[in-house]
Amino acid sequence: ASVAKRTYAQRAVTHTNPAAKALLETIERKRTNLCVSVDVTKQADFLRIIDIVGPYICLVKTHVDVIEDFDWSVIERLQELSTKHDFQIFEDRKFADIGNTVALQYSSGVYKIASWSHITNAHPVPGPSIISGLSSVGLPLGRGLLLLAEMSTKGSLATGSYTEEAVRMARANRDFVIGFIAQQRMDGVGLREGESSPDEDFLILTPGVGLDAKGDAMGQQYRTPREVVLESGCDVIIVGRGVYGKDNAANPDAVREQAERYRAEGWKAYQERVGI
Ligand code: 6AU
Repeated sequence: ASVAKRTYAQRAVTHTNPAAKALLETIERKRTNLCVSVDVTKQADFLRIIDIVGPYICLVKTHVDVIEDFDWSVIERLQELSTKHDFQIFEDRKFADIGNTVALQYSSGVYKIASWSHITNAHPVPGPSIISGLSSVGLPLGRGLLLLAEMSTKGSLATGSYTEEAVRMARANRDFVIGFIAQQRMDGVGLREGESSPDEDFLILTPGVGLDAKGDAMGQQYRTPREVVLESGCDVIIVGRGVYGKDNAANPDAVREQAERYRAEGWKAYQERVGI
C-alpha cells in the first residue's frame, strides 16, 4: 500500500533510522500525531507548558535560542519531561550554512543540540553538503534530519523545482534524512523521466496548523488537522499558538484542553486516512 495508507505501527517496523523509528513507535503507543511547538521566552513557562501538554504529544518542538534565561538545567528538565511523558524532542534549528559550519553549530556552542535533540531540521538551500556536515555529527548519535521542502508562509520561495531538489537530496541520504517539513506528502516528487517510484518512507511534519485562526499578522497561514492529515497525507501536525496561545499561557486547563482537542482531531483524521 502507499505510505499514506500504512499505519504508524507498520511504518515503525520497516524504518531503519532510530529517530524515525522511535517517533513512529511513540505516535502509535500514545495514539497521538500532535507535536507542540513551545515558542516562549521564559524557562518556567517553557517547562510548565511541556509538562501540561506532555501526555497528548508524540514530539515537542523547541526554539531553544528564544529562551532568555536559558541555562543547562533547561535541557536536563526537558529530558526528564521527555522520559516522564514519553515524547521525542525536535529542536527547530533550521540550519542553512556550509557543512563545516553547521557541524559546529549542531555539536557545539551554548546549546550542543545534537547531544539532546532526537530530530532537527535544515534548509536545503546550500545543497547536499549541508546533509554531510550535519550527518557527520548526528548519524553516530542515532539522530534524524528533516529538510524544509516547503514552508507554511505566504509567498514562500520553497516551491516547484526547489522542493523537487530537496526531495532528491533526501532520497540520496536516507540513512539520516527521515523526512520533510512540508505541507503535503512528497511521494514521487522529483522523480526524473523513467525513474520508478522508490520504496521509501519519508515522514511529513507539518506546521501552519490551527483550528480557530486562518493566519497571523506576519504571514503565517493555518490549515486544520483534517486538511493536513487526511487531505494532504501529512504525518505529524505541529501546533504552537493554537495550543498555548497568549490567553492560554496563564491557564493550565485551557492549554490542556487545546492539546486534547488537537490530539483528537489529528488522530481522527489519521484513522480516516488509513481506514481503521
Ligand atoms: O503554530 P504557530 O504558528 O504558533 O508556530 C508554528 C511553528 C513555529 C515556526 O518556526 C515553525 O512552526 N514553522 C516551520 C518549522 C517547524 O520548521 C516551518 C514553516 O514552514 N512554518 C512554521 O511555522 O515555531
